[in-house]
Amino acid sequence: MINNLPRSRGSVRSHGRNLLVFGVVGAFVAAGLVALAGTASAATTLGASAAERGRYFGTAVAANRLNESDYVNTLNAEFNSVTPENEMKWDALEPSQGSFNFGNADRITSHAQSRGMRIRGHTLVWHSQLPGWVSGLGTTQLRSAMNNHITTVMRHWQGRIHSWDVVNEAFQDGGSGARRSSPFQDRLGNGFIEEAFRTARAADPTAKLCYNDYNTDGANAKSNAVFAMVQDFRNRGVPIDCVGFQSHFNAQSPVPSDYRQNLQRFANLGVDVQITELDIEGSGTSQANNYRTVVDACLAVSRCTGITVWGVTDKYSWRSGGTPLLFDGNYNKKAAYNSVLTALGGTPGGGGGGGGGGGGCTVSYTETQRWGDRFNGQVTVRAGSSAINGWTTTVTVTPPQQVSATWNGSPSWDTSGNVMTMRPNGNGNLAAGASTTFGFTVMANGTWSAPTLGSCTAS
Ligand code: G2I
Repeated sequence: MINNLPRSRGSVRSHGRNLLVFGVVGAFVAAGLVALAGTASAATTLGASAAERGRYFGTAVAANRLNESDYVNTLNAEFNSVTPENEMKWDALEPSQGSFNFGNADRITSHAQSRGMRIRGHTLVWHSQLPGWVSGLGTTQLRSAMNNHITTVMRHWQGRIHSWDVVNEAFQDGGSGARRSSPFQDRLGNGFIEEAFRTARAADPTAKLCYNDYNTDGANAKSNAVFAMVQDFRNRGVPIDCVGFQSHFNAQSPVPSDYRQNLQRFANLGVDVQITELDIEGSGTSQANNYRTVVDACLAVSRCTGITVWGVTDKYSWRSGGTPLLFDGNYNKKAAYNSVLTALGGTPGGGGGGGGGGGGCTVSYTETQRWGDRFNGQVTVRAGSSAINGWTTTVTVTPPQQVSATWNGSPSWDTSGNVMTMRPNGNGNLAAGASTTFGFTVMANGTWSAPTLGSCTAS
């Protein structure tokens, strides 16, 4: 099934013991997503706190920044989904007809996969960043070039990309609701979008297929036109699974007051919605408040499956003068970062743990939630008859499963990527008989076996 809802299938778990130590369980229940009722403390990163709410939290990534350690450390610590910012565009992948360059994009996808991050594909058919040879083609040649591009690119990463922006920005701005002029629109007519989606479904049936656009974030002529198209596709069985809302905001284009309602009306058509390129110009409290509005809106719409910000740091933003992102040019967390983390139910802080001590510990595993493509697991670590100051255990998943997020622990991986060693993240000190938990999301990739735990080593 392609349309997976981020819904809880299991029953609500509620242990009085845990409610005493974790008072925000009600917030998860209110959001319709029962996450980790047994969690002893909230997550401390964007990706982990989003995962607890059944969402991903991603960023646009540029391949040529992957050599910069601060960039990579921030990426690895905070995000669990990536979108190549330019490397999967037509001019990058197929600069001359039939000759494909996957190198830069592969650098990003390899990095993401080695860390268990999800990958958004951006973008297959777009009027911009289109090499000159495409505009020179006649109708028949253009049709086959478009279908060949979609098929070749999607097959290259088949099964590895959770969502593809199949068609990007095909509608005009302003009040007309008309299609934007492009080689595809002008030669192939309105049907090019439908054709692109049908070709995409055949090329990689495991990927969710999205239409992505900007200035569609509230109800207006442009979003109404996109809405009508998606409704028509759903009515006629044209394969579409998701709509991306870019959400580039500034003073001229603020977060619309009906942002949540607009996401919801698209979700009601039976598609997922994703916030795909979020950035909000500004600073301080007002920027932080705007970010919170966007995150709250996504959390309020059960089919809003994830949020991607359009870059890691202000200094590399496509509009860096507007300082629109969550980390400043020195990778310091901004007020907007804390606002997003808090809105996701996380708490700023974390770190530390370990030290000397003695006594044993035990570990036990529970699956706390399952979606169509993934599940959340929780491990309880319990001290034996004496207090401990630290603990270590391993969680082994079965390939092709992948751990895509963790919380309340400091993970490291073996070279296979299947064995995660977990150590405390501020929750290493346990009194005799006392327990803590850590959690993680496993992308099933078709395999639903439970992870196996190694023994617990106390210190
Ligand atoms: O314009 C913001 C975004 C709007 N939605 C679609 C996105 O794909 C788009 O991303 C931006 C990138 O963030 C920019 O990095 O798309 C721009 C191009 O349309 C990108 O800018 C280009 C520069 O124009 C080129 O000069 C440069 O060679 O980035 C290229 C690679 O650094």
